[in-house]
Amino acid sequence: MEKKKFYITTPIYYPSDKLHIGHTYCTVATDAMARYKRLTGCDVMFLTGTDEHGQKIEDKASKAGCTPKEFVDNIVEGEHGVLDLWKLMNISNDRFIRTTDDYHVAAVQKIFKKMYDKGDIYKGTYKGKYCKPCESFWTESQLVDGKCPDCGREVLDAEEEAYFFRLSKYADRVQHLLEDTDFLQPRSRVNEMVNNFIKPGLEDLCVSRTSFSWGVPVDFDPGHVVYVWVDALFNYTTALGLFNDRYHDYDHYWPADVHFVGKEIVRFHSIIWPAMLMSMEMPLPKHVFGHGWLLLDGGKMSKSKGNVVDPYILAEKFGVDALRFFLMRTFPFGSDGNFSNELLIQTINVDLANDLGNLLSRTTAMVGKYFGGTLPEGCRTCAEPEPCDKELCAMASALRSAYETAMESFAPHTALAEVFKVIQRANKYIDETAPWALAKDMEHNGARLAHVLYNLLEATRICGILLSPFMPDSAEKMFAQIGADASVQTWESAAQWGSLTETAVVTKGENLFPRIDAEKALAELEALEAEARKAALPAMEFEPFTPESVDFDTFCKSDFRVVKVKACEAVKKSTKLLKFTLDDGSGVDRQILSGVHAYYEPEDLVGKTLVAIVNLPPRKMMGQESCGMLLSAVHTERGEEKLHLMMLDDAIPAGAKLC
Ligand code: ME8
Repeated sequence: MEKKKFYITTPIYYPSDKLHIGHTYCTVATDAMARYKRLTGCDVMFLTGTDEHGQKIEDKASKAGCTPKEFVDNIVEGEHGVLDLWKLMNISNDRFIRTTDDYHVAAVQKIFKKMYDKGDIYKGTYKGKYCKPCESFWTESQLVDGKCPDCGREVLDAEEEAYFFRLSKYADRVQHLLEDTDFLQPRSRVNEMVNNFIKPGLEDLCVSRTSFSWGVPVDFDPGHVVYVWVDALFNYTTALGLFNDRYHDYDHYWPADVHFVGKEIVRFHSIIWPAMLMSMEMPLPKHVFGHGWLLLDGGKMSKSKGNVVDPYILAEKFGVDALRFFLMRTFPFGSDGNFSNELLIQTINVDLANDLGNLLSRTTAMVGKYFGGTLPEGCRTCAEPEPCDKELCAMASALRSAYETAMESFAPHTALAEVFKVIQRANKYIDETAPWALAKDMEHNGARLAHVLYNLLEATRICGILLSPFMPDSAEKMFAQIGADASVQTWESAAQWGSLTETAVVTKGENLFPRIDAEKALAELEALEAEARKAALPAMEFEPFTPESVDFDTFCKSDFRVVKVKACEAVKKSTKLLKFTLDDGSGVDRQILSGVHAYYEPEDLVGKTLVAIVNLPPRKMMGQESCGMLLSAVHTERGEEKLHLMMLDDAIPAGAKLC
């Protein structure tokens, strides 16, 4: 029988900065969904990639002093880049598209031309508002308090000759799609789209730019580049081979079964994308699912706000599977969720260390201790099952179906909650059956004990299968410990209680989910995050040069002299100031106060030869007089200010004038 196909995508990411845990969230969800579908026997195509054009990237590259292509290459392919991150997170995408790939660029040109030839793209003048960070055009009526409705930032006035897409022509069909079908999910997002964007009147969309060049050139009108969102959205089809020879499975996989996207890009996916597909006379994707954001301290985690969490740090500290699990278990997929390290640790400790870890380690340890690692034949059945046996068996047998319902409605958090109900029931079953008590009289209770342990292995096996899309490596280790071979790791066997061979070889292996000492881990994380933040700062920064010039005569009025430090002490009640007694060659001691205590200990400065400007008017600081100023050099290193007093050769006498 031909396998059912399933085509799922993530948004393609902007490689304008390194990705953070918010980006990881969507990709992990898509990966879990793709793995689930493969488990059920589907022929899955899972696409992700990078969206590499647009003004934002062009600007970033020019700031970084490289070409846009060099810039994106580094973020996509470089160390800790996009590809590295997906490898680390065990993402099983079947394909990866970069919108700078030649085949995509050529295909987008053909797509643009096709819509133009049809009359759905026409030339006009663009007058309106443009949000640079979002690369979005807005009409006056769409702005919120005069600002970008997506990110809340200032928008710019823009006017230029441009091509437009006849979005207005498709308004009714799109409205029908949103209101009368289950195309857009969760349902709560439909009203927002219809009321905020369609009902006020869908205006035609500006789909070309002339003010920058980093984009797909409009081949029939040099100087224009295709609007980055048109280029980006069609990735879902060019990556299958639409209008190119690189791939050949467009007819097989298109239309997509679902696009997973963050809520702020639902508008592009549920209004603009279907309208363009209608224009192209192509089938529409079956669903768009708009997930919520990971928030940090109540606000969206985003690089431009500087409040991002580094997935590398978390994966290294807690393990990839624990991190994947946390993201999917904790936050309902359609809603926003507040990320915190405390919550992450708590989830790992409660669900993984306590519930799942305990079930696995207690079960495997008892099979080892009481039966040498292999249960006796006949343990699958029991002449007189007890109510708790029946309940555990019934719950575990029904689990697959509840899980499937949740996964099919894009609710991975609900699917996991169902699995954990069974895990918790199994742990309770251990307490109810008290295997350690049964083991005291093996002659009478041996068969019962073997049956209890078999039931626990079965519950663990079924949960392991259903956890495998979320924690692929851990599930494999669980199977190895309970002796479940490939034939009983299948989707079919997840609904078949009693599939595990009675005499499977059980081994208590490593503790898969060790308990985390929260206080210690939080302190370590804080230190690691601070280090990472510091490492992300520029290595060296210098004050910009003063643009204003100073005339020579004015400069010559400054009297710089060589001075020798006779004495130096900290100024009482000041953390910064040191009091210097200086020989300036005049025969009378000079006192200068200088804020250098953070950099020098006073005793280390005695005897040093420094430079001071001596004709500044005296100033009082902390009640003491300061007659002049010591010269120093300053720069910033990884965000930290560094200061060096100017020290001269000791052979130069005090009082010598610098000129
Ligand atoms: O939007 N929580 O790219 P992108 C959850 N190139 N999801 C988050 C998040 C957070 N804090 N921050 C970002 C783009 N995301 C376009 C897509 S598709 C044809 C083009 C999600 O790198 C965000 O919601 O800015 C989006 O779905 C994805 O990361 C990529 O964001």
